[in-house]
Amino acid sequence: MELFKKVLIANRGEIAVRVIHACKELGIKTVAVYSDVEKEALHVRLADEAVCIGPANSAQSYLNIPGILSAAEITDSEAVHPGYGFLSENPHFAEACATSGITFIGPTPENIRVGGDKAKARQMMKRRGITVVPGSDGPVISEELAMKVAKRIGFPVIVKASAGGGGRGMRIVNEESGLEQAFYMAQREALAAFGNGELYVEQYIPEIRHIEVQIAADSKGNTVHFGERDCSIQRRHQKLIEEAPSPVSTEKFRKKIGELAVRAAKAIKYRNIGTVEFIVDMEGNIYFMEMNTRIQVEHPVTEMVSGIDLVKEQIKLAAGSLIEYKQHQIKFYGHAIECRINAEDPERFIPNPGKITFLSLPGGPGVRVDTSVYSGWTVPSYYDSLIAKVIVHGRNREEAISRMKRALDEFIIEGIKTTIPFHKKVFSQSDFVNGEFNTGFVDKINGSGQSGSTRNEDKQ
Ligand code: MV4
Repeated sequence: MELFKKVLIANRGEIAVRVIHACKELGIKTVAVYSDVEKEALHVRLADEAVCIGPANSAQSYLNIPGILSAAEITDSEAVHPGYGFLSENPHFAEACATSGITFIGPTPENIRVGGDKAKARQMMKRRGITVVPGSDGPVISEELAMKVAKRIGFPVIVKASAGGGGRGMRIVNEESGLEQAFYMAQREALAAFGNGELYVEQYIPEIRHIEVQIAADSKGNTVHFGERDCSIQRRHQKLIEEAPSPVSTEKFRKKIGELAVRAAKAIKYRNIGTVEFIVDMEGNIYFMEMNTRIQVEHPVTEMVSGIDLVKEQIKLAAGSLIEYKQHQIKFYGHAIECRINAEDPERFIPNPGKITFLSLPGGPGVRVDTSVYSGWTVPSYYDSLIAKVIVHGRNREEAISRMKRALDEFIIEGIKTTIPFHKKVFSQSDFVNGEFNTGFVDKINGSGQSGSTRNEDKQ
């Protein structure tokens, strides 16, 4: 299979560096793009070429479709890798690439549209017999209809935006009297955030684990999964720690959720790599939640337990390669955990950009750090605050935990505040060590204070 000669990376930060690693191993030349404040960024230094695409403000640089396409054209790039966030889930961008004769390294524009329309995705899965949480059949077009659905399924319910993401346009409603206000508030928030006020309704399940499955599909529809990730440790819809396998997983559970994910991907004729998100309740019931049509921040934990380089797979699939292995040939070994290190105050999670005066990264057996920062780099205030991902791998969860504790201790960073102290606190909690947690864990150990950022770096 002839791969691309040159790929443009339409992103920044650690994911841009991660994509460069994959391109280099595949013998593909790389083009970085950067904004005015990132001339000295690591992704710019590591790429073969670099093009400035505009001012610091991402609306005029990393989100600037004509600017990025021009950069691809002047550098003769055959393909564009969108990373996560920014333009990665913009169907217009995927379409514009195709129109310009440039391969978008990702799913089809139609896949992206379905993934971005949660009510539609939910309806499509339900019709294919994939269990979804009881709720509306597609969108609810009025408050009266929402009430009818809520009375049928019973309170509490959760009203969600079809275009939702990062927890915006979502309201939990405990009783009939609260529905009207919740409906209009969710609608207004969704309209402001996404330009689309469409809503749907589901039964609210209070204690859940967020478990997702990595999948890959080739141009002929051969579809496989790479197991699950548990992303239950999150705060305000911002994932903080992810692991593979899930502490609640067994071989039987993985087979079940994996097969569900493959069915979900096939139901929407999905192409390239993607993630099927599920919620799992305390009884172990699995419900389809949504489809993520990009490479995700937490992909490394899957790479560590499967031995597969997902970014290389993504590039090869976009070039037309077929998946030549069978599901049973994908083997899993050991346990991997990722801590997202953000340039934020570790108590209140308020962004804390600035100059890194000293940096020494952890290493040694079973430790991987995906980052784009270095001693002397100034973390800009314009973008999300993720500065590094510490990923550990061990023969089992216990070994992975001791490696993470060591790696967090050895991570020396001066000049800016980071969330490392928060992670150290989590790894000292017996409920975490015992794998006994759900999405309420962070509020339980930190108190559910009302301050701090609610941004989600996956959905910039
Ligand atoms: C839910 C849920 C409970 N029941 N849906 C959060 C983000 C989005 N991807 C889906 N989310 C949830 N959907 C049903 N039917 C719980 C969450 C959820 C959550 C909800 C409110 C406050 C914090 C939360 C943290 C994680 C997940």
